[in-house]
Amino acid sequence: MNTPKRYTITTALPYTNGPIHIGHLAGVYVPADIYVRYLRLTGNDVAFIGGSDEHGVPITIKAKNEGVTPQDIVDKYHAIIKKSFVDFGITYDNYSRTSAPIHHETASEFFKTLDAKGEFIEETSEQLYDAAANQFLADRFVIGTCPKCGNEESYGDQCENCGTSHNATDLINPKSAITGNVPTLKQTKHWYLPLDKHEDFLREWILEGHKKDWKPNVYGQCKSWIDDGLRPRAVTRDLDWGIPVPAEGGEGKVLYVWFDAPIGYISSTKEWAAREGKDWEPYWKDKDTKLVHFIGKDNIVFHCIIFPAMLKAEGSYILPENVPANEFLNLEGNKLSTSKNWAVWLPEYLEDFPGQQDVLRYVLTANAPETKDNDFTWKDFQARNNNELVAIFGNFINRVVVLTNKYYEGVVPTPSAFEQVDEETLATVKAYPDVIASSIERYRFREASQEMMNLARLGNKYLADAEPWKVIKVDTERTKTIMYVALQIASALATLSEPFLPFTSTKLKNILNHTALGTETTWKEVAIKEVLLPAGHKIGEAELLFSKVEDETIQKQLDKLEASKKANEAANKVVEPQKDTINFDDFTKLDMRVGTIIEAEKMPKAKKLLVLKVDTGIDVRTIVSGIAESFTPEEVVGKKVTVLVNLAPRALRGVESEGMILMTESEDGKLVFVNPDTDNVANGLTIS
Ligand code: B3M
Ligand code: ZN
Repeated sequence: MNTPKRYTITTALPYTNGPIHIGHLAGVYVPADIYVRYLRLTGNDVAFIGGSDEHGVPITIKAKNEGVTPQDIVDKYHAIIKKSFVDFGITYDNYSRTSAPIHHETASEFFKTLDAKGEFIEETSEQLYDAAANQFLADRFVIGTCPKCGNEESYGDQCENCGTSHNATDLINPKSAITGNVPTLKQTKHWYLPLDKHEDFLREWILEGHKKDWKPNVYGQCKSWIDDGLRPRAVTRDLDWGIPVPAEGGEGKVLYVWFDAPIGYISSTKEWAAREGKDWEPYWKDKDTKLVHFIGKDNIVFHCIIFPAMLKAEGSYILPENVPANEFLNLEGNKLSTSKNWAVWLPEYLEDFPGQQDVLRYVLTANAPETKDNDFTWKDFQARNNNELVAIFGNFINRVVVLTNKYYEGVVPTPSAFEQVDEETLATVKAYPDVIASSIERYRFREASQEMMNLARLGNKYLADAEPWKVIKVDTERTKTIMYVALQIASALATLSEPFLPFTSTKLKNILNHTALGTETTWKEVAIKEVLLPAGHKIGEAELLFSKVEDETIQKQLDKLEASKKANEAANKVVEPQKDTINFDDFTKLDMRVGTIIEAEKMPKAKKLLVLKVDTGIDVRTIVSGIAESFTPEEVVGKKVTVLVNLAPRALRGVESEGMILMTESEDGKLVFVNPDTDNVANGLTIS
């Protein structure tokens, strides 16, 4: 386990253009919180730093779409995000925001320092411009084909598909995201950070220095980016939302959001230190401080290449020791998408599953996309909760507490002679702090969470094998020893589960009455203390730590997802372009009549088809219609419909279908009839 030291732990500053969702949590915030809780439990001096990223084009696009100001958007979502982190148990020392004055000052000073040191290239060049919108096009204001991977949805500054970062003028076939127009070029001046000048340092620092300790997905992206050749990157923008460029000729320009946002870690640290009466500088300038950035893979290049180059150029800062970026989490087999509303939003989860923060924390950790993209399914959420949290962790604790209260009125019994199984079990418990620590210290939180669950498995198995509920009938002394050992395991679990299941750990410490022990058991004490819960110590009553998640609870979430997907599709429905013009003669060829459906039945083994008998006024005929997923046979009998009667007959699954009933689709994707809007029209009347 680590010797105590100082850590600065940062998490990606989420854009305040929407709530946090499970992808953010799995990729960044839960692993960071696990790591910080562990560091604190092992006696380290930790600054856990976060904040909202309130500049950048995503904010202005959202504000434009909602007809409000960018400040309205950031105020709304900063508050939502900050509260949801608190409610979910993400234990920041400070959660700031980049619209805060302290950040504007810090970022401006940082820019002026680099500018004064001649670290920028000032250049006037042709940049993409949308004359109709009277706007230069950078970042998410322009979409085009990524020159590196061919992704046709690449932004002007970054391609989310391959992670590379480029200048907007590098895009192939760029299109304005504002008007859809092809951009023109217009002269404008910007300040560039010459990344190429830092290539040797980055090669030595990353490709040599962090070859072994940075995750392969992170190291690989850095290597490919450096090997592709580093080029100067514009760090200013022709935008009006952001931090004004503090330099001659910077009027009407702001700092590029990816220049100012990482400096937000520093300003948030300064804000925290000022409030706590601490000196912020050791957390960013003392070479013994360990700086770790928790981010998602789309932020690797900014945290491993650009921000370190900025820190190096400034000269007085430490560099990140590690950037354990996770891959992406998908949802029910599809990419999480804010714009498509395909997400499980943290505020909604907290509302739908009150008091069950730990279930989501555990599931997202157990399935974390640590080395490759992974998928969140509600079925797996239910299985992990029911089969592990309830059936193993909760069941073990419940048995220990119920039996201790039943046999000894809650008082820890005095053990008699330990048998071999007791000695071995207690020895195994003492190994767990190091076992779990070893995984956590290598940022393997999935593995660490399973080791924690293995400790619960050990307790469950120990009790199941020892069967105190039987032994009590024949050997009261043996039973005391069994329950004593089980209580030591439960107490160890209360301490070692805290990084993963903080809310449960608190409940369990209360049930076991840890406060009466005087001082809280530390991580290391689980390994070295002979006794965690001494004989004579009185524990509290049992309370359920977890409850089963039922099928209908999951189905409700799946239905909610489906509904939001349909609503989104409807909202973003692309209206089919008009077909080629026809002349009146073409139209008169169509013979459409009013008809009535007089019989209906499902087509066997065809989930979409109904076989209908339709009275067309001319005759009663069979028509096969693909409406079985929108209507039952009973619902359509008696319906007046519009029938195209002179369509050539077709055999469908062996049934001759003579005509077509006109349908369209509602906003939620259900088929609807195109009907005469009154019932008093006779069958057979022609429609023209
Ligand atoms: N807001 C991008 C993101 O949310 C950006 C992170 C900034 S970390 C300094 O993925
Ligand atoms: Zn790409």
